[in-house]
Amino acid sequence: MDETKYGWWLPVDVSVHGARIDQLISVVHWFMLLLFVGWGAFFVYCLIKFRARDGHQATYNPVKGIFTKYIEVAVVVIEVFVLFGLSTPVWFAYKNHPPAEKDAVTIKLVAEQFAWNFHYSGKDGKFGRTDSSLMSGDNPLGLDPDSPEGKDDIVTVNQMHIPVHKPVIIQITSKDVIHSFNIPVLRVKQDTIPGQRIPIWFEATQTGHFELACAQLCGLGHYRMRADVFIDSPEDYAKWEADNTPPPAEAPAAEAPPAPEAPAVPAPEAK
Ligand SMILES: [Cu+2]
Repeated sequence: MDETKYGWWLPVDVSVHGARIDQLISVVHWFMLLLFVGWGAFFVYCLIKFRARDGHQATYNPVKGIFTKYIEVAVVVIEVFVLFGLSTPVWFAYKNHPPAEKDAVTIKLVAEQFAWNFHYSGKDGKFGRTDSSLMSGDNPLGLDPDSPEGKDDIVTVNQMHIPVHKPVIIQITSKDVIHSFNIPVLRVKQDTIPGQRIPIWFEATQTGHFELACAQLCGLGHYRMRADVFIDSPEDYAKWEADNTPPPAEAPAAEAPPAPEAPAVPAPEAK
C-alpha cells in the first residue's frame, strides 16, 4: 500500500466526486474553529468580567446584551446555510446521479466477520447464481458451480481491483452483522446491511494501491477487517481480469486430459 498517501490530514482524493466533499469538510471545520475560538474567547471574557473581586460580588444573573443575540442569530443562519445551502446539494448531486449501468463496472460485495468478498461478473457481464445454502469456507459467496453465468465469475477475498477513469458500482450487503464499506481515498462510505443490497458508486482518477477499511465496529476482529484496493490502468485491469478468470472450458478441459490416459491404463491390465 502506498503509505505516503495517508498522513495527518485528509488522505489524497482520487475520486471524481470527492472534491466537493472535501470542500464541505473544509468549510465545516473552519466554521467550527471560528465558533470554538469565538465562544472560547467569550467564555474567558465572562470569567474575568463577572468574577468576584474586592468590593465586587460575582454575578450569575443573565446579562441581556443585544450584541450576543446578533451573534447567536448569525450562527444559526450560517448553520442553516451550511446544511441546506452547501451539504444537501452536494449530497443530492452525488446520490441522484448514479452512473449508467452499461458504462460502469458492477461488482457485488458481501461483507462478513471479518472479510470482504468481492464478486465480479466476468467476461459475460452476468453474475452467476448464488445461494446462501452453498456458502462454505471455500465458497464464501455460495456461488452455484452449475450456474452457466457463474463459470467465468471472479471471486476475491480482501482484494478489490477496479479500473481507473471508469465508473464503478458496488452492490453491497452483509452476511452477518452491519459493517461499513469505507474507502477514504475514494470518499465513499456506506453501511453494509444484512438482507439489503445497497448500491454505491465512484470513479477513480488515478491508479494506485490503497485501502478499504470496515468503518463500523462489527466484532472482535473488526480491526483486521481491511482489504487492498488496486486502481489499475485499463490494460492492467484487463490483464488482472484475464489472469483471474477461471479457464472457460474448465469442465471439458479437466475431462479431456484423462481421456488419452484412460485407455493406456487399462491396456496393460487387459494383457
Ligand atoms: Cu466489519
